[in-house]
Amino acid sequence: MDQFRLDGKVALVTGASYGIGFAIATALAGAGAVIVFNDIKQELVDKGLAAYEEAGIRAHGYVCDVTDEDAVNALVAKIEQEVGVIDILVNNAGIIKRIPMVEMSAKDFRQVIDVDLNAPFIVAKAVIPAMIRKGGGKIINICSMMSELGRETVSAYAAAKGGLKMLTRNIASEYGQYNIQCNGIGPGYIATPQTAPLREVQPDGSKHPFDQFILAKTPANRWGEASDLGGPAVFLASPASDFVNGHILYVDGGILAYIGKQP
Ligand code: NAP
Ligand code: GCO
Repeated sequence: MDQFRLDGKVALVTGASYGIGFAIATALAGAGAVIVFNDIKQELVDKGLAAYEEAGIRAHGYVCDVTDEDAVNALVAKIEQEVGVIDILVNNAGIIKRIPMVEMSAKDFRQVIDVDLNAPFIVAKAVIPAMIRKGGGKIINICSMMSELGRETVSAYAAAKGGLKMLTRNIASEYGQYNIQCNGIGPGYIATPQTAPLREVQPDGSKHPFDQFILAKTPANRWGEASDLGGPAVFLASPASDFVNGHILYVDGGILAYIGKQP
């Protein structure tokens, strides 16, 4: 089981004050990694630090907007100086805007692409040179069901996550020769603040229609928990996956395999 250990490794998980990023960082810490995370606001970094401490994890938190290339380069340099070279990068930070495409402004579309696709490019570009110098590294991009499927109102998000799938494959192709493995995790529908609007209990006390829809589309008949992503992340961050490259690991309870329960 040593091949699943991360002792002595520095892991940067972006946007990991809470949600999926926090759960992944917690799992990586459990395998021995030193955790570094960022958020846009100091208030959230502080809240994240407190939450990690409560979980028994001494994390390193920094304020950084992942869409700002200068800020990201400064962050990576600061981490290398204060913590160490980044061995594991999890590009987790992301947003979604649920707007019918023809009603969506180009500004809104660009903002989603900026956070969900341009930022993983910026952060990966910032960490790869030191990974090469160190002899290798692991990059995990948090993709989505929308890397494979579309649905109403999420055109920008699907375009970004589809692009992130191909960015993952291209980093794998270009940097595999330096012992860098770049893979994706494609979560299904996970109960986090990002999906809270889709799970709101209706005024009559019934489940949100989308909630019922997802349960019918998921063989596991449940929403995923952020903690369901921890084990897959440890696998892709560890030596156990040294010959896995360019792969998107869907952690979706079986949604992509299933036509859906007959109404
Ligand atoms: P979330 O609860 O909305 O958390 C997103 C995190 O990203 C927050 O900490 C947020 O910080 C941070 N963030 C957003 N923009 C940022 C920026 N420009 N710079 C730095 N940090 C930024 O989302 P989640 O559900 O945990 O999702 C995390 C990732 O998983 C996202 O990439 C999402 O697309 C993906 N995903 C989620 C699901 C799901 O069902 N929940 C499924 C598939 C994929 P602030 O709070 O300060 O904005
Ligand atoms: C939505 C949801 C999804 C999930 C996730 C599924 O509005 O359809 O937010 O996009 O966040 O990406 O994998």
